[in-house]
Amino acid sequence: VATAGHVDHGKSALVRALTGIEPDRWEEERRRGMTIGLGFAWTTLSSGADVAFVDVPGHDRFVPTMLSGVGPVPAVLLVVAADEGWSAQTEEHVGALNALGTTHCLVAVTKSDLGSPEPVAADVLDRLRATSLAAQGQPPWVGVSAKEGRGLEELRLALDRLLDGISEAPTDGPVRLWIDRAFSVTGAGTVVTGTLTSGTLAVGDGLVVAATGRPVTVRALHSENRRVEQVTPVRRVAVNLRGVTAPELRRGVALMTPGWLTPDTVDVTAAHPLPDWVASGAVTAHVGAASVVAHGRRLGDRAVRLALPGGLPLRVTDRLLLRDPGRRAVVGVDVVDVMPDPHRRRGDAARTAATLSAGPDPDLVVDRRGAVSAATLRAAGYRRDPVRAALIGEWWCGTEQLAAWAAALARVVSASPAGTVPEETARQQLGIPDHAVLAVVAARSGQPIGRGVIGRHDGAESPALQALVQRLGADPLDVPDGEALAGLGLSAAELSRACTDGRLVSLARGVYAGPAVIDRAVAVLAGLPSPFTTSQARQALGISRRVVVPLLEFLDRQHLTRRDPEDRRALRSSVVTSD
Ligand SMILES: Nc1nc2c(ncn2[C@@H]2O[C@H](COP(=O)(O)OP(=O)(O)OP(=O)(O)O)[C@@H](O)[C@H]2O)c(=O)[nH]1
Ligand SMILES: [Mg+2]
Repeated sequence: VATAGHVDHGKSALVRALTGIEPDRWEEERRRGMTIGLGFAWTTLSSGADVAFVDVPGHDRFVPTMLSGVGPVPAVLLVVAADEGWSAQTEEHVGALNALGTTHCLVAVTKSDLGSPEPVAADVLDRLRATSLAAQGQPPWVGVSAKEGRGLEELRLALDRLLDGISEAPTDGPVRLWIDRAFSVTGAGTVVTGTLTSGTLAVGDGLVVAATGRPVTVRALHSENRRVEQVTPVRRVAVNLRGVTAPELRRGVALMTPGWLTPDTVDVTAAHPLPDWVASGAVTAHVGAASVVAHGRRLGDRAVRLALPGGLPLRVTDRLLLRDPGRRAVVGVDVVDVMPDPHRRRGDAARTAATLSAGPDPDLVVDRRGAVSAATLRAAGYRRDPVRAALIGEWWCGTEQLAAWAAALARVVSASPAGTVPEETARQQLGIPDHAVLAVVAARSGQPIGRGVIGRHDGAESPALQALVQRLGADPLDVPDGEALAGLGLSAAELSRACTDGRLVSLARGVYAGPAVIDRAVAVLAGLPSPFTTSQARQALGISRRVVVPLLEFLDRQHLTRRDPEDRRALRSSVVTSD
């Protein structure tokens, strides 16, 4: 739970009264009677639940520190003094929490010994009504006096209920720990602290320092001053690290499991039209415990492209806070794209803004890049798979890209005097990501692939094979049945070589079609209602049941068709448009 509220309203005194731990850790803070850095304290509630506090400063000069404290924390204790009521930084802190979208809130009206808490509470709750803090209903409030100890029991019960309402954080998945302190301890070395919000940290884990890419190892873990072997969210955690010195780390640097993207450009959108200042020069962007200088460029009414200094692990759906320190203004924006393409032509920005309004869309990434690894899409934070692309091995490939590669491969092979090209040469020349994708591209282009080369081999062939190749060349679906095929007296080796060479296509064992089978099938099936049944396909293609089933299964394997649980099929949409 993070505290929030105006300077001197009693946040630290309340945390101290609840936990017995002094949150103002610095001599200077105690001398000036003011919080400057973040404070940390914890206690056990009557239910047995642990609660940890991140105590923030209220002074207007320390709003960035306040934001780094509340950024990763799921709930807030909003402190308002009974003698002063709603004040400037109450307003500013609530504005920031609202922009962050914080929903879990408990209001403490402190210094109840100096004034009546009821009217202050009524005013505060009224002002919270239109904010995210009241999105799940009016927040509970408690009148307290840290000085006299009044209301603390009631506050503890209210905290218990507040924690109850916070949904469990996932204990699996990637970790991104925003560092809020880094220091060294004699004998132990480098220690950082932060709030673990998702995933699990365990002793021995290998992590990466986001800002530098430096690999580090978890040497020891502490939570609430106790040594532990592993920590699950949501918890305060101190991580003793091997492989890095404390001066290389600081507040706002993230410690993460390998695999995060650290983009230097992201596209963000807001629920409301964005003010002009977000796209006119430098703004401060806050995320987690980090605050960086970003440069915004407007894409549309509610969309901005942000240039970031890099080294921030970000993914789609992350909420960022943009702040103009001069205006003391803040807005919340959501990351929609962490891999945007540079804009080159007039109108690109407006087109991008239009696509962003639909939210994060992995198909757009595949469309732009042609092919994207499944790991990259996961790291980017998409919660669904692309629907217009085919997953081939580890790669999502756009159908248009596959068609372009197939055409390019045919050119490369036919331009080669030998009639064949080594697989690896073709793969590199076309920029195809891996061998599995290359095999599909070769099949698409009707090029035989095998024994490390793509293209046709010369070799003697029997008149029977020539006749079969000719027959299927004239009509790729004039598939001989088992008896007719046996009658030709072709050896298994001969048939298999003809398939490798692309002169025949093996739909299934003993079922051979002509090289043009894909083009023919797609052209005919595109004319059917979608989805279509096996029997509709059979009639439209004018073939027997013996041939249609292996044919459709072959098309499934080529990622040209998609089968539904009722055994109906649809052509993948971009197959149709690209034809
Ligand atoms: N009478 C009375 N005084 C209080 C109470 N709570 C805090 N104080 C006093 O108010 C002053 C400010 O308290 P803090 O807890 O430092 O206030 P804060 O909100 O943490 O201030 P910043 O961290 O600087 O924003 C101190 O002198 C406290 O002793 C209370 O319930 N009653
Ligand atoms: Mg304080």
